[in-house]
Amino acid sequence: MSRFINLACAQMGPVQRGDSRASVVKRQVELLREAKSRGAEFVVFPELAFTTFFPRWVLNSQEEIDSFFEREMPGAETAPLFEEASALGIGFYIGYAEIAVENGTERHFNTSIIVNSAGKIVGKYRKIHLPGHAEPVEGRTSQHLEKRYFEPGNLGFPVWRAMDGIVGMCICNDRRWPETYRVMALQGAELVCVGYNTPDDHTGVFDFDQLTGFHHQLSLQAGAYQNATWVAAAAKAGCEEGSNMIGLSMIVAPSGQIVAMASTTGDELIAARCDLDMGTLYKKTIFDFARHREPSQYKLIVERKGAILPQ
Ligand code: CDV
Repeated sequence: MSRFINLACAQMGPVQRGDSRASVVKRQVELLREAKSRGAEFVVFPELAFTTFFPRWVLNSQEEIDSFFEREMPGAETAPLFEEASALGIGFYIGYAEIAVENGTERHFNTSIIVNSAGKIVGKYRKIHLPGHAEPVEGRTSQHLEKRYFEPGNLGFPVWRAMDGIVGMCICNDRRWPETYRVMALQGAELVCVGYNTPDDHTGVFDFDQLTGFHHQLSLQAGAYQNATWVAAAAKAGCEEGSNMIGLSMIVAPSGQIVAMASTTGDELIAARCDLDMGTLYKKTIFDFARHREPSQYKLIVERKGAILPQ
């Protein structure tokens, strides 16, 4: 049996601080139109796709910080993306900085949503693995301050029935953690969407940083194969406010094979015809969870946060 979906990743080139949301949405609309002309039914956009990647800076004014966040989705400036997608009949995933009011308190999350082909939000995820620090690290030329601006997500890793399949989401750093994919795979995920902003100097140690592209690919390919799922990952790439961010947006099959990959660090659409049933072979053989997993032996995974060494 086959269940094909025409899938696209809309990699975005840099968004500078002075770029208006209207100009960014215009670029996204162009990418949607290209996706339509190439037959795509669903498009994956990057993490924090409407603004520059502001966690690279130490910001102290709450008003300035909040200017990078959305209080409504869609809001007045982001609505044209939803309108165009629905006019074209295309669903999408997109990441943004969210201010949510919960029990009368404002909370800040790094969020992504799934929007169906009628322009309706059908799923929301809030980034769980927040990399970097809350305070700037002395001596570093570049900072990564997601822990300063966001709280860890509080929605878990749900999946949704969408596009005739079972779809989950994660955001950027989440893609490096095996738990991310496994929790979704245990709910039958057939497609995991990922948006990311990955600077090529994020540790400041050259031996590590020079492998940034490799580690990105390794994580996506391993996540896809070990969980028998498609993975579609879209970058915000290129030189953004002096920070070089990797491209390498890609679509990975449940076999772990890369079936499409971006070759630039600018706005670029990649697409592939993906059989959502392809993972079934793996789910019935090597990764038949119900037959082969031994959860009683994995307790430490949920009980222990950091490693404790033997005596
Ligand atoms: N936006 C991110 O989560 N970026 C991280 C970098 C800082 C390591 C990533 O995992 O790609």
